[in-house]
Amino acid sequence: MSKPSRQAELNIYFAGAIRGGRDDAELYATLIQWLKQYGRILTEHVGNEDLLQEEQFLSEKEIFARDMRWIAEADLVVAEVTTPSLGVGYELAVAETLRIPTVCLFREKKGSMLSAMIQGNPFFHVRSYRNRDEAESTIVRLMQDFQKNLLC
Ligand code: 6IA
Repeated sequence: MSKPSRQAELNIYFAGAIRGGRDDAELYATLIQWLKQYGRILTEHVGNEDLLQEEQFLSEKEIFARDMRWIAEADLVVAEVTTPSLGVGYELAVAETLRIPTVCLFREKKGSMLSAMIQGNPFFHVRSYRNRDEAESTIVRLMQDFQKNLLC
């Protein structure tokens, strides 16, 4: 795969389940590493258990206030939405209110369907994938679309 053109100033807010469930934590870390080639990930702790441990020193109010500040600074929100999470759903609604381009990555699996509140909302760019290879090519394509201003 050819190396993407890096935009150092691009702020990407990555959202993924924390208390909603950590089954996909390793995958979040991989997605974050791929996205990092395009800009700064404001929320690296979402895929990193060590960084997440440091969050224990912050109060719930501090976490909320900081995450809201970061979302407001984001040029792009990428959410992995396969594991349902109240926090991610809330962040998506905030991103929509602030009109920040938002991509929702959803892993297709038998018997699992994305919430209609996300799937049915034309503001969100929902991209489905089945495996890591597809996730990687999805990220490459979504970043190409973002750079061409096709995600708004
Ligand atoms: O409801 P959830 O916990 O699954 O919500 C996850 C989403 O909310 C993520 O996308 C995060 O951006 C945000 N979030 C929720 N909890 C935290 C957190 N610490 N630190 C940073 N962001 C968070 C939680 C406590 C920790 C010690 C486990």
